[in-house]
Amino acid sequence: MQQSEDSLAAPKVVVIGAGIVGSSLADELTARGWTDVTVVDRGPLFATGGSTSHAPGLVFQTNPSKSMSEFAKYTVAKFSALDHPDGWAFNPTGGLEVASTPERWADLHRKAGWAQSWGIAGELLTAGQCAEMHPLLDADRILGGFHTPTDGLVKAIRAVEAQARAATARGATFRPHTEVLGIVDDGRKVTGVRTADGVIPADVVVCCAGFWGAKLAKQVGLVVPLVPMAHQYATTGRIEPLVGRNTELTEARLPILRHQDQDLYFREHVDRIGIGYYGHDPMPVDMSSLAADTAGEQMPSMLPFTEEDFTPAWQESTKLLPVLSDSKVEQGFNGIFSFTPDGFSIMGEHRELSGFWVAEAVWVTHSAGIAKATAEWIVDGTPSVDVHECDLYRFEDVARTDDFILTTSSQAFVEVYDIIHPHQFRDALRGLRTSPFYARQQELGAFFFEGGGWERPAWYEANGELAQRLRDEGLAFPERDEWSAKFWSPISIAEAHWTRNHVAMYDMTPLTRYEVAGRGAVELLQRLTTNNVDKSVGSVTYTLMLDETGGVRSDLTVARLAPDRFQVGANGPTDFDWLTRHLPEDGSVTVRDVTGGTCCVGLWGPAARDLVQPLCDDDLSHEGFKYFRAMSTHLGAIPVTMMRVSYVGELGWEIYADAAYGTALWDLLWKAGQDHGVIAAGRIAFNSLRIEKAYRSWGTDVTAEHLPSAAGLDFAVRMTKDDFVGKAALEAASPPEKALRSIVFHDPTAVVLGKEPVFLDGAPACAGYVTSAAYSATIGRCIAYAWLPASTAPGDVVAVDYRGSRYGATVHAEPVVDPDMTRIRR
Ligand code: FAD
Ligand code: THG
Repeated sequence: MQQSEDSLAAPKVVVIGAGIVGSSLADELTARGWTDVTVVDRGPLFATGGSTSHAPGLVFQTNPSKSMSEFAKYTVAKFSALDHPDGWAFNPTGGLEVASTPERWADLHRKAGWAQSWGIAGELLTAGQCAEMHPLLDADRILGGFHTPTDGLVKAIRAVEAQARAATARGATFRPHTEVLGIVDDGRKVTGVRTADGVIPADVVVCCAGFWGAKLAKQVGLVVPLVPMAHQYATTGRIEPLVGRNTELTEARLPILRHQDQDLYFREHVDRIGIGYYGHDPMPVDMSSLAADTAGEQMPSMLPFTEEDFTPAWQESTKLLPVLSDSKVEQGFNGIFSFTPDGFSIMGEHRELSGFWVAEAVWVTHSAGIAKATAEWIVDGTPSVDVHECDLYRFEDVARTDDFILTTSSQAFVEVYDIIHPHQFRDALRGLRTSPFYARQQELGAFFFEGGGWERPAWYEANGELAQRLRDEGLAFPERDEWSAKFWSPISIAEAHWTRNHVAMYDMTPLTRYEVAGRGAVELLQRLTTNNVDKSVGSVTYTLMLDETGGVRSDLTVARLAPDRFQVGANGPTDFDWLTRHLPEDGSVTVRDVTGGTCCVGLWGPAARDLVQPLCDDDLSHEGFKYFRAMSTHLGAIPVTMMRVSYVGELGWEIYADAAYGTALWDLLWKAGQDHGVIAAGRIAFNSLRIEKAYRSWGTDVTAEHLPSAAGLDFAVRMTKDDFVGKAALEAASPPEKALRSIVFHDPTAVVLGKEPVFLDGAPACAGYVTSAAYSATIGRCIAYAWLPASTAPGDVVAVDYRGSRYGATVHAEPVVDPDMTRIRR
């Protein structure tokens, strides 16, 4: 009785789409007690005609992203345990990725590192060992491979059906041939979906419509940045050596195979080989013609095979697997699935239309993991895995335009199997957002990185002479290996060194900043952040935003510029989203993105005060303008807001002005700086200096996965403050098992770039992983952050695996540079 009352009370959910995502979500929701779930699909069950219906189902779990790897691991674990009368839903064939070039072989070492970091078993094999494992391989064509025993094949339709059955047993309903024609709402929240048979009422609608999702979401004013893209898949005729090895039931025994140097992957289909190909030019699909062309068709996601595009694939396939020469392509199609600008899935709730959720651009590989996180998000309020990389609201405005989405998603298709350097930025659609200093930066030979659509100087070639001089004077410039020397310059060492010893100008314009204003502003910020921001006008506070489970959603600087007006230095669009979602209903607070309308120079270094004081009538002395204070003043004729904040950990200020004053501000500081040896310095130096100072970078070092205490950020949490989001969770939390540690490498030439596995001295099992790292000009060694067991302490020796090389390092007390803060507080 009690139970049926409970299920009556459960919110009504409609899931759009009975593909792998929709069915997995129905299972996850009902397992959490939300049993009033209706899954509708325009197609039949369970071969609906969506991408899942014909996905060959290869699951390679290892991904540069920890979260995506977690999603894949969960999918494997879940699907391995599914029961289907026709046979396996998951077949653990193992996965083998081979290298035919030295670059790929080196990169597989990096990939083996990710696998260790994220807890996926894997091993690098010689060419001979690969051929033993996969006898169709020509060992002479390859240099080696990376084998993961727990990878394998998903029989997608069976996985859909088994999960649908579990959901149905708990009360869910699956309705085939029911197309959602529109979303029904009351202006604030969803109330149902409209179908040809009428409205199905709903409190929650989750759009799992795969590549149709963008079109549906547009109806409710939501941009879901994905592009339906065709991708070729072909099956050969019978391959003699395979005949008799498999039954229809086993289907495949050989490891699934990737030959990424040629954009190819392979699997067995009993005694045939299936070949997938990403080498052709991107084929974005026009949804309007698709809908018309495939109306009434069984498989709208299958387009005719374009044989000419497959010619190079076939040639390369026969080289790698020579036995294929005796066969030919018997069947092929161009299948459609979603690509996104950054390759990540898209999940979250519509901000303006409560109850409308999306979970899209999801591979079979990550499907159950994404579905679980979505269910947790809907039911519990917070996913248990950090999802910021997949957040629907991670995109800057510029990244939500059709042009941007199409161009970058097409590039994501082209690069899907490419070796991507961690500091490699796209080259299409550059120059979209530039600071007012851009022309000056170009004159100084800036090499630009891209971030959030912004052009950001990484280093300035103009400092090449300075670097040479410092080298002559004995400053160390260790040689780098070819990989770590990419998108990097030794000039950055000179820039960092110069900042610590003289003064430098950093373009901080791209730092996301919001104006939070109104009667209710202080109350909102007090409720959403961990530190006390209700201080005097002119105060600046470093503080955290937590989610309900105490995970760190962001770290902010909150400057009180007027009693009811704050400037919030933030980490990006997901912060805007969080603030906006929590705005009080009474309109007493507004949040406005002021980033693009303003600009900012970080002026830092021991000579910063000497440089800027003569330009300013106000007292900029240590007593006159204290650390972590803000002031509105003038530099020359230019109205500015100065904040005595320094992410690089030096004396100095962030100097803000309206964008219109930008060039004049730069020129003023530059001119005044000539007597003080001022330079312009870039992101690489910036990053190195902040790591020296133990300042975390949210999203890389710290995410919602971590409690403040684990991340070493307890100092920004006031447990004595009135209630704030996450406080209750912190009170209830047990001590974390992992902690973020600084490690310092022994070998001055050792360099790591991030995500490498870390081993405790003498212990064979991976103990943690690197987050960010940089060469420190100050101590002449690479410094990194690593998540390690909380039991580790300064002095402990660790080893880091960098692309197959082991480097020793020691856990160091934080910060590594200037622990007494004498450089900043003077
Ligand atoms: P879908 O399976 O497309 O499900 C969406 C459903 O929504 C459909 O059933 C559709 O009918 C329904 N729908 C849409 N609009 C409406 C509406 N208005 N009303 C009602 N219902 C609607 N992934 C891997 O992980 N490994 C692989 O090896 C792999 N290989 C692939 C090979 C090919 C050739 C292709 C095309 C894809 C491959 N993928 C692979 C990707 C994978 O197939 C998809 O990412 C995944 O199946 C998407 O699942 P989904 O549930 O989101 O979408
Ligand atoms: N400047 C401004 N806002 C920001 C950043 C910034 N917001 C986002 C991001 N960067 C926040 N990260 C930090 C991290 C550390 C510090 C400032 C911003 C910092 N910390 C000092 C410390 O830890 O010793 C002071 C802390 C304190 O006094 O409470 O300076 O770069 N505007």
